[in-house]
Amino acid sequence: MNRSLVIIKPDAVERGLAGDVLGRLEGRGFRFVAVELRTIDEATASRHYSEHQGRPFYERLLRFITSGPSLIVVVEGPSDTWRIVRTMMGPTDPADAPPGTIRGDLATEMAKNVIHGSDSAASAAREIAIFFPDLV
Ligand code: FUP
Repeated sequence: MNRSLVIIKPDAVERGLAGDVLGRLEGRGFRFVAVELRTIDEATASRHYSEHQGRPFYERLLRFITSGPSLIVVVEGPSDTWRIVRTMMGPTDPADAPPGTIRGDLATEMAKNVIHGSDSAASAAREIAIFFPDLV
């Protein structure tokens, strides 16, 4: 799997940061296979975040991710593309994210942490199939 799913989340789109994040990905050398501005519906969001069902933050997470347009992106590069993207993102909690990472530069709050990136090759395949079934 040399592709990964990236979601530039509603907070980032609303703040006008989509171009910055896309530019970082492009500058790193990834190709864009798909880029779509889309407000994620609840059914899709609950499939995507199924692993978090029942967690205390789940309802809020679903409300947030469906709250406005996201930029849904499939990037392509070397075989460990998902891992390179994760390194660029920084840790889930922006308070832990070093400067230079996307979250470390652009976010302060865990609940509004700008970007999602698949966390394994298997997740990348699963998530791309959820958002872009025609690509598979
Ligand atoms: P990540 O893979 O870094 O996006 O993080 P997770 O899959 O663990 O979490 C998905 C999203 O849930 C995070 F982006 C933010 C949110 N979250 C919370 O709001 N609180 C938590 O304690 C954990 C995650």
